[in-house]
Amino acid sequence: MPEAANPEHAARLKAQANWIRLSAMTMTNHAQLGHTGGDLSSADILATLYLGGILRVDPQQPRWPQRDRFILSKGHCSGAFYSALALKGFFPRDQLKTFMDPLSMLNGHPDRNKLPGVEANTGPLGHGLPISVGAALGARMRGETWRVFVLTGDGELQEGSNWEAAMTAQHYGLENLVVIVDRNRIQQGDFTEKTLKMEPLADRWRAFGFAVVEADGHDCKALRDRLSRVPFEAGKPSCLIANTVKGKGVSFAENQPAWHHGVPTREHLAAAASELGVEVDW
Ligand SMILES: Cc1ncc(C[n+]2csc(CCOP(=O)(O)OP(=O)(O)O)c2C)c(N)n1
Ligand SMILES: [Mg+2]
Repeated sequence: MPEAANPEHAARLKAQANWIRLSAMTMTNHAQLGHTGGDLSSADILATLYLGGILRVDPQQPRWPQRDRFILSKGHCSGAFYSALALKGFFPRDQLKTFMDPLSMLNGHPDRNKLPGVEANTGPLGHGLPISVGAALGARMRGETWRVFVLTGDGELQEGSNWEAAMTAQHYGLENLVVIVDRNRIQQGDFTEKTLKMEPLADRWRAFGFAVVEADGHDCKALRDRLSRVPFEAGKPSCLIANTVKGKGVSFAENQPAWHHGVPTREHLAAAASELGVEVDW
């Protein structure tokens, strides 16, 4: 049976995604700062990439030249990203408890000079895709076979720099580039469609020359299935629109704009642990 179809494997991936969720919330409680809603919406995507066998990376050799590059363009969701990196083995899990402490490797936004596994410093929205296009073009020019995966927010796509980068990706036919959009429909403060309309989002990416597929961003099996077949179309960059729920998995945070950077209390953490069915062991 292929691994993606194995129910045991799918259940393990879901549990790992839920661990990433609770770990990120615990970090935010520790720092009294963080981005709960977007951490929770992206957990299944990150689990699938790192623990579902999509990214060709080696935590023992974080700068292995042939590795796939992953860039978290929505760098504010560092809590989920660091938890996925720790679970993959890039650094000891107990480092997670230093989130945002003075001199910690775990800044509020990822720093490639501090933390193994981080490829680019992100946080200012709209930079991850331009960096990824440059990396993918660089790989192509050197005849390398590694791919670049970049995770953007949906509100983030309101930054014009993304569309300049998308035009460039089309121009060069960067089939080694995969954009994943965390389409949780909420940005900072409100719903995207109330703030600045994003739809028809898939058609917009198509018009910019991308091969586009959509998937339930909480269905690890569906995500694995799509992401294990890139490029989606020969000669084109790929875009996966992952339809997600901001705050996914924790009922009080689901679909609530206020939980964009809501900070959980200890009571919230206990309720989340019971809903997610996991414990944090660091
Ligand atoms: C250039 C820039 N402007 C503003 C911010 C502040 N900011 C942080 S997160 C965020 C909202 C992002 O929304 P979205 O891209 O939808 O992310 P998600 O819903 O996945 O958290 C904003 C405006 C920023 N980080 N960078
Ligand atoms: Mg969003």
